[in-house]
Amino acid sequence: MTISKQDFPANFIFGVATSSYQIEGATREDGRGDSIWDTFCREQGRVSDGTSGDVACDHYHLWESDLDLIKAMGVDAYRFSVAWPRVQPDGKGAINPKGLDFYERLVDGMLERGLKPYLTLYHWDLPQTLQDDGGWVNRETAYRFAEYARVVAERLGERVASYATLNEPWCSSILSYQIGEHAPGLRDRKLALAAAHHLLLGHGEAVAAMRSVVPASDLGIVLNLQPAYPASQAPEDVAAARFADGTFNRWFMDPIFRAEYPQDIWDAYGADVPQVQDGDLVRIAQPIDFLGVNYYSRSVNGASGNVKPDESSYTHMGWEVYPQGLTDLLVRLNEDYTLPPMFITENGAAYPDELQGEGVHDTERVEYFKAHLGAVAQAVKQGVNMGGYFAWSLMDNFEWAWGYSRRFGLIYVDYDSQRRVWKDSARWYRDLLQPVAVAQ
Ligand code: PNW
Repeated sequence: MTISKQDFPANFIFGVATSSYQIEGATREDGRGDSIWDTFCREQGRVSDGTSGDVACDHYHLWESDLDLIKAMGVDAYRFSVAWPRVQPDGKGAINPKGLDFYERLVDGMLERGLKPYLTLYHWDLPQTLQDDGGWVNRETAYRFAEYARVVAERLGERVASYATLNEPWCSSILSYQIGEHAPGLRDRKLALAAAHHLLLGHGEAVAAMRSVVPASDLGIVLNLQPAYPASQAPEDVAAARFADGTFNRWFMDPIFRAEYPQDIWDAYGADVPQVQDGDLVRIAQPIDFLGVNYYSRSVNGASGNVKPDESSYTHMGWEVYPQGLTDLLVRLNEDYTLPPMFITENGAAYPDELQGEGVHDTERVEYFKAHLGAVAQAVKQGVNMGGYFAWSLMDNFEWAWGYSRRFGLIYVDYDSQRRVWKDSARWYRDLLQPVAVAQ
């Protein structure tokens, strides 16, 4: 399969992505407050290898050479996130100037290198003091988030081409308050649905707060969406897929793009539904400039649970490799909603990489990227308005509940020496993006 830059629109943005807690380290430096992930990592049994983001890729100190690496890959843009507790250690009140200074240096460093900054305001590192007051279950957190968003926008301004409010609110609500795999590690559906509503409200409030501060910047949100297929055409399986789509995708898409929750799921949730105040949904649904889509895999749903097709291949996360799902998802979103341009803000795969001499021969990851970029090109061909694609991730990093045991990077990180080593996938991406088209 051959894929080239010519398969995408002329102004299509290619980039790489990371997030603050996964790469920065320096968790106690320059006045940063604790986040819920600092707390979570200290609790026994939460992270499979018992690690934390205390050091991670030490990007807080190595940011300049990391930006050089990104530049050397030939991408247009870098998607990163701001750690709220660096900027506002308690999540309310006093601002920590040293925190803002760091992100200003980083953004200016990108601009000096001709890289477009794509900033995410919330990639899961909630200040612990806000969690002590209930976290996202507390409606107040939505207003605190908007306040923090305004502070960041006032400082960095329109130097930042694109601001995303939230990364994957499904993860920071359902996975964190209902399934318990992410911080704060609770297991209560009612709390999770309150959290989801307040995350969405926080998104709306933040967009409203930032609009007049950075009128020329694009404002949007990043969702993790997963197309849900039925295991067979049996009515029970079709219903299971519809339910999975509703809880995972429509529960977030419908409020943002239709100012309503999906009725079928609302009914199914019964007494667990969130308290929605007058005006909330209009606030949540105000116009945005882009939708970020994070795509890794699909789900296959049977009446008695999810199914793993035997003939498929799986990544080190156990996630099925299914590029067709990305085309299907984008085409379907484009049909069912009236949308601004979409960006793939994350797509990638973990494999158990091994350093071999001076390289890492991650053939499977290269194939994964080729197939998924091909899937995006297919959607473009079918008329979907796509603005760009960000590979997850620039480099191996702290993979949340999996610690350092799962590697998603284009660049390999030796955590003993902090040495960065180009994997074959990084070289492949660089070659794809070369100004002169080369035969693959
Ligand atoms: C996303 N799930 O996380 C995040 O945005 C990244 O920070 C992360 O490194 C990447 O995907 C790879 O995992 C997810 O369990 C984590 O469904 C877990 C799930 C989905 C997304």
